[in-house]
Amino acid sequence: SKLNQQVLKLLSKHEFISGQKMAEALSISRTAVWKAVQNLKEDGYTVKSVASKGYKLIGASNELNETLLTSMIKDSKLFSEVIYRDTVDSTQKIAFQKITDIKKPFIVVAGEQTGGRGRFNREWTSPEKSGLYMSAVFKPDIYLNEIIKFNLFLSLAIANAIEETFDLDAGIKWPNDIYIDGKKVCGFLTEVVSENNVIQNIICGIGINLYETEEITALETATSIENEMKKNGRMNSDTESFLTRLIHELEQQYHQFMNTPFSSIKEEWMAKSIIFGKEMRISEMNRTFLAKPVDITDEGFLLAVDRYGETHKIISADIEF
Ligand code: BTX
Repeated sequence: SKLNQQVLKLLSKHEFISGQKMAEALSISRTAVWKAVQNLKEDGYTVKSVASKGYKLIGASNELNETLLTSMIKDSKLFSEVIYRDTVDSTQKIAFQKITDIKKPFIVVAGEQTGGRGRFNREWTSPEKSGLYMSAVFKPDIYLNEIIKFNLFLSLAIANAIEETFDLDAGIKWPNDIYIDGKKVCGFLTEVVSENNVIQNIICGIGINLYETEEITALETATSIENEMKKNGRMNSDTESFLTRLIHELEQQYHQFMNTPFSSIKEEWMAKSIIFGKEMRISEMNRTFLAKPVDITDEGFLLAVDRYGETHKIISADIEF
């Protein structure tokens, strides 16, 4: 309820806060405060009460399970099923194993990945209960060349979900990352199963660092939602509402992708993009060069101009600031 959320907000802003203070701040009775705290505990939050000091929020609720996840998609017009595992090698692998059995779009979520991977088989650090590790499978029946465009809609869905849930500035770093304040908070990848140039399945892997762990801190270029929230004295406390939002955004952007051209979201996408107008190091399969990204075409090709004024059309690359 709204009251629970308000109490949670107060708790996360203070080291300790008394029931009386919260009651005053929210203009409610102390009993109502007490009830809200009990509700939060039932939702999985750890709240300690210390005599003469008040309440202290110790742990946030970050547990997911299949029941909870299934309830999240019960009104979905797109996703038919959710598979949840505490620990997996990679959610991508599970998704691939199930694509023929499950005829409709579905989602795989894991609490931890022991063999999480990025593009080109790079490792994706996936520590236990601290990130969202998900594979979403779509069944579009579209031509293979549309996949580049899919990535653009997908990146917007993720950036929107982060902004809406956590009120943080999420920047899209083409082609496969979401950044906050100069660091990578999310990586995504799209793999396809196609036949005769037609895509039957898109297996879209999304990894988001929600909580700060030693593993994430150790990665120089990485950050977590928790870390970014702390910068403004806030606490990251809601995996559940984030995932609910993300699923909703995925449905919306997928619908847009299937029904409208990239130009319908281009302005919004450009506004969230963090690579334009800066000189970047662009690495394609067999060459690396410096150039400034200036635009993106309706087909999803990046246009970048090098120092000699030559324009390069880029399909897929790694780019660094
Ligand atoms: P990528 O190849 O663009 O990024 C991988 C690179 O990012 C690594 O080489 C490393 O430098 C850095 N990195 C690794 N782990 C993290 C992390 N947790 N946070 C920030 N940076 C990191 C991007 O690949 C696509 C990643 C998709 C991951 C999802 S998780 C669910 C699904 N299952 C699976 O195995 N992969 C996807």
